[in-house]
This record gives sequence, structure tokens and C-alpha cells, in this order.
Amino acid sequence: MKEKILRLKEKALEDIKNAKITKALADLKVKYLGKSGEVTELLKGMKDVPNEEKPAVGKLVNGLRSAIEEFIAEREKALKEAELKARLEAESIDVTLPGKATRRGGLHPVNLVRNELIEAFSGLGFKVFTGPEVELDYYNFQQLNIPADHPARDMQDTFYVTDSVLLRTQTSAGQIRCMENEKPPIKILSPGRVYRSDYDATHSPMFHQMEGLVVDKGITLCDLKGVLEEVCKKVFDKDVKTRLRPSYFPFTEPSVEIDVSCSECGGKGCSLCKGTGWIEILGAGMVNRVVLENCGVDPDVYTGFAFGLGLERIAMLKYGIPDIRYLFDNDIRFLKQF
Ligand code: 2NM
Repeated sequence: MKEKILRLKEKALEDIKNAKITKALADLKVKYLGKSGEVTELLKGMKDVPNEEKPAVGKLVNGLRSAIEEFIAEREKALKEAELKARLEAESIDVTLPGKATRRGGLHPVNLVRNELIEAFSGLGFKVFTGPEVELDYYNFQQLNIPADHPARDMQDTFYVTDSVLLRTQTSAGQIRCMENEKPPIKILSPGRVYRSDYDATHSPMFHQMEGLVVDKGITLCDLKGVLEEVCKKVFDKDVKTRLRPSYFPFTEPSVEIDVSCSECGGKGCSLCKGTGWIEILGAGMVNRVVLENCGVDPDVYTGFAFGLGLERIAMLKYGIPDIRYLFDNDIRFLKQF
């Protein structure tokens, strides 16, 4: 029995020494100390040992078990350290290598122009006020003094949802809501999407407008001219010239078109300005007294001016974009340029 115990100890120590990975060590633990392991079997054999030898043999077997446990624990510690070291080496990151650059996104040219205009008008005290894109005919047309037989109401131009609900064709629909609900002074800027059934190099069925409205006592056409000249100088060029031409809109009286001097030729005449030296950028006018009255604003006490412009058109002029559809194709090679 003593012999057997010694041989088993030697064999176990040899096996443990030769274990190269923690998994092999775990298998050895089972092999020697497990439920039907070799040491356990030895303990079971104790019943055949003569009684007088039992204490001595029992001590030896127990000693063997502790020795194997100890060796396994020792080897396990060494193997775990080695495995961790190997893993750290294999998974280490060379922090001196150059990093992978993440490309940053940018704002769409329409949003660049919108933000620039909002900033310029904010400096003059305008607040952003937006309305719904799905609008009532009442706000989009009726209240704006656009009669039922007006060409802008034509089924070909307007996307109708029902007889009385439509996709707004102008952001001024929301400005009517503002005038109905708030007392002057009103000084608002309404950027947003508008919809018209139209599609070519300069028209898209969805585009972005920005309209402005000022209502107070004593507002005149001079205020309109001063505000818009100031913004044009800020957005285009500080030396830009502006001019007002008579025009017509149902919701303003008088109505004007505002031109800026051509940035391409400086006013001499070129292909961009079609030889005129001027580029039309927005429509405006004094709010028609019919519109004020419709909204419950007394036109004998208050007057106002309003204007509207297309953000795509401004972006096209500013960045020299020849076709509006480039703005909606979302071709990254195009968008990256801004
Ligand atoms: C334009 C031209 C002229 C306009 C009118 C209004 C409102 F709500 F006061 F009636 N908002 N915007 C207006 C006036 C818009 O766009 C070319």
C-alpha cells in the first residue's frame, strides 16, 4: 500500500508538471481527486487495510491528497499567469500607430443658407415661428386673399389631401395662424418645407421657403427696404446693391420684387444675371389690409410688411448650383463640397 501511494504521488506530480494549459490541469484534478479519481479509489481501498495499519496508511493517503492539491494549485497559478501574459501580448494595441480618421458630416447647403438667414434676421429681432405642413385651404389660401379662381389654387399646382386640406404651398399659412392668435407687435421668421406640383431644373415638388412678417404701428415700405438691404449685405456681400421693382401678390399691396446686384459680374451683365446686372431674390410687400382684417388686426391702427424667398434658389445662386435636383439627389460627392 505504501509503495502504491508513493508511486501514485510520483505519477501525479509528473503529470501536473507536464500540464501545459489550465484545461489539462482541470482534467488532472478530476483524474486524481474526482469522484472516481485515483486517490479517491485509494481511500475506498482503506477498508481492506488491517486495522493496526489504518492510522499510518490513512495519514499517508491524506498526505498524498493534500500534496496533489497543493501542486495543482501551484501549477494553476503559474499557468494562469503565463496564459494572461500571452493574451496581453497577443491583444496589445500599438498606441504609436496613427488612428483611423472618422469623417465628419456637414450641413446640407439648404440648411447652411437657412441658418445664415436665421442668424441675420435674429440680429434684427425676428423670432422663428413655424406652422404645420399639412394645412387647411383656409390658412393657405382663403385668409391670404387668394380667391377661388386664382391660378395658384389650380389642382395642377397644389397637392390636395381632401377638398379642404392640402400640403401648404407657402409658409405664410402659418403666419396667418400667428396673426390670428397674437397681438402686434409681431416680428417673425417662418422657415420650412412647402409643396407645389412642379418639376424641372429650377422647381422641385418639395422645397424650402423662408417668409418673414412684421406687424406694428407705423410700419412702412422703408422698414421693409431697410431690413432686407441689411440682410442681403450680411448674407451676400457688404457692397451688394439692392433694388425694388413693382410686382403683384394677392396678400400684399403694394407688392415688390427685390433684386441684388449680380455678384458674378458686379452689375455689368453676364450669363448668370442674363445681361441685366441684377438677380431677383425675393418677393415682398406691405401686408394687404384685407389680410390684416381677416386675421382680426385693425388695418387703420396697424400696418405690416412681409416677404418670402426660396432657400434652394438662394443656395443655388450662392454656390453656383445649376440644377435644383442636385440638392435632393443626396450624392455624397456633391454634398461633400459644402
Ligand atoms: C411673399 C411675397 C410677399 C407674405 C405675406 C405674408 C402674410 F402672412 F403676412 F400674409 N407672409 N408672407 C409674402 C408677401 C410672401 O413671398 C414671395
